[in-house]
Amino acid sequence: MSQPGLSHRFTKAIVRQPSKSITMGLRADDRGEPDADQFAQDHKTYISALERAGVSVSTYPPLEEFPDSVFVEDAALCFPEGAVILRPGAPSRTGEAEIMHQLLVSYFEDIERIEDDEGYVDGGDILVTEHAVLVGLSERTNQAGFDALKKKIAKWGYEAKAINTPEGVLHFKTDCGLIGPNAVLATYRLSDAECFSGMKIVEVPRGEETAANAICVNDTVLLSAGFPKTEELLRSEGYQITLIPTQQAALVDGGPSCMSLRFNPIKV
Ligand code: CIR
Repeated sequence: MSQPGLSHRFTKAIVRQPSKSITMGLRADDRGEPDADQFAQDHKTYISALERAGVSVSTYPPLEEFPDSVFVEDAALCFPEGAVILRPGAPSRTGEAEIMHQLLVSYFEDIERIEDDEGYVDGGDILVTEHAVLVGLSERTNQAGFDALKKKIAKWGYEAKAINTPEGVLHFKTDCGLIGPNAVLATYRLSDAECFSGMKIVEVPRGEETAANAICVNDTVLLSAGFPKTEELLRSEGYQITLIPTQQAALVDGGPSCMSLRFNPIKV
């Protein structure tokens, strides 16, 4: 599998506004509640950044009954040919999949789904590269879920590879993100991971690990604000960067990647 642009060329993004109930969002460590109004403000900035990077954004209203539903990436995986509805591994998030399914029928004719007896997979554990779909096994993504996903995407010609998400890290992409077609930003925990062989790896300066959850949208890297060493390193390497305020999102373990589903649909 080698599909130029698959990992970073997008025309469309789906986002969902944060609910007031985001204050009750899941978090690994309690560092305080996010401020829902500030989160809503930051989310608007995020949408503008996506638009400036060249995608058309569809924004859906908050879902109060699902505190973490702003993190749309965890409920689906989208390719040009079709989408897979995932099965989020946290019980409070399982219902987000059905709601995402209802939305995605407007964008895709071919939709697969990880069924209830097929394990679980969070989108935050999936990094789509030009060469393979890397899936981190984690507290939220298990082997059964991986096996199901692998079979479902094979029909579109994509190869999934499983790797272990580092111990104590929520999602695989908590610790890495694509910054270019064949380039990845990764923390020290993943910077020599075999799954990135053949790719350019930029290691996040120590102490700024949270910055690793970056995304590349067309020619722009969306990077969390507040990580000056990472920002400087990327700028010095020629990356075009838009800084995203993610302090509120970070209190509930979110970052730039999890707040959108990005894709480039071809109706087939
Ligand atoms: C959760 O624990 O599910 C949310 N509070 C954060 C999800 C972040 N998702 C992502 O990075 N893909």
